Amino acid sequence: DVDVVCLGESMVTFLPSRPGRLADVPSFARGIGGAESNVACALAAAGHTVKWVSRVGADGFGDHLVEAVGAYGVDTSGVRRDPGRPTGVYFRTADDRAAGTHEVAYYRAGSAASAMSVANVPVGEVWAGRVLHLSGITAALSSDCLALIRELTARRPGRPLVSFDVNHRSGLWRDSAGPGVLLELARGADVVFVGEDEAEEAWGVRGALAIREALPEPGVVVVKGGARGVTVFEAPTPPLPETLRGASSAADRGGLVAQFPAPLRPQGRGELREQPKTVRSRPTTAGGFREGAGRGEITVVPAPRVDVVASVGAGDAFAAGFLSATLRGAGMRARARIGHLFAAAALTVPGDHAAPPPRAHADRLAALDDDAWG
Ligand code: KDG
Repeated sequence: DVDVVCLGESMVTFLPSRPGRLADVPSFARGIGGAESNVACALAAAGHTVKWVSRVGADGFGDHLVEAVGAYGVDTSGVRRDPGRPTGVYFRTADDRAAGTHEVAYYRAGSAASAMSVANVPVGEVWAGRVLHLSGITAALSSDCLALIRELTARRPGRPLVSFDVNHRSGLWRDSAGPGVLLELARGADVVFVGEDEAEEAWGVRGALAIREALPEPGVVVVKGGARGVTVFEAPTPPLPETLRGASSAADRGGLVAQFPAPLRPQGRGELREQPKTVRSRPTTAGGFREGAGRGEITVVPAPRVDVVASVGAGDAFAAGFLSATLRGAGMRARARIGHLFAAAALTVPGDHAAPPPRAHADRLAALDDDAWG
């Protein structure tokens, strides 16, 4: 049994030797990327048991990915090799600080991972952890991948806690369904991470409250506002799978509840473990959630100030920190703060990966008073 299973495409990344346009950068350094394996590596580095499920080519880049992700302590036995398709790679430029942009050139169409499907990815293996982490990137890779993510986000009894990072990548949706489908997929998850910018670009939904209204089902929705920090919406009880609606007690909910660590178990109204000072308002006053999401709580957690080297991987690091703290039973404010601390580490290196802060240090910072944190 593992804490977390992460499923998604990983690529060998080529990081620029100097700033400038892709057209002008003369050389690149090899690294590894891929949103879900980034989360897996950070969680493993933070001491969790993690499995990465994917497909890579039977080529040298595939070897490198399996070895490099494995070197973080991630179980790579769920990665299948495809002799008929290549491993994806991508090149990027350094962040343009003034514009806040960078260029990305993907070479991943027809990759081994884009052929992941319900037929070749064993769902039992994917559901074997306490948490399953997915992202919207996979849904954009092919219609088979989209069907796989649909299957994995379908609410059903006994599934693990499903974490979904929307990760809208506009360059990936050329011939396929379009990013509107990400909203439907996110609704099937239990924990959703979404940036305000991507919600607006992908769905035309603006602002944290409107995002929560568009996503009433997930027990936790983390809306990321960049340097401003995050707004976390939390239902007082985790939503039940469709098939279990109407179950009369927690015990009737069977496997779903049994697989959750203690703090994820349903809590009665007003019984949230932590009432952070940062709780500002109740969503019911701002436009009523659908039945099942309950009254809910809102926690606003500012991000610490950091000198950003590159933004790549920061969202993945945030998700890893948040999930790590969730698995350890932390309250909502601490989950978000630990997410921020993991993200801060990733923001201060040029590549996707940074060593997460030591647990004792992160816990101490997460427990600071609001004044000392902000
Ligand atoms: O979150 C970082 C990822 O964007 C990067 O590693 C590449 O997975 C990637 C993608 O599809 O953009």
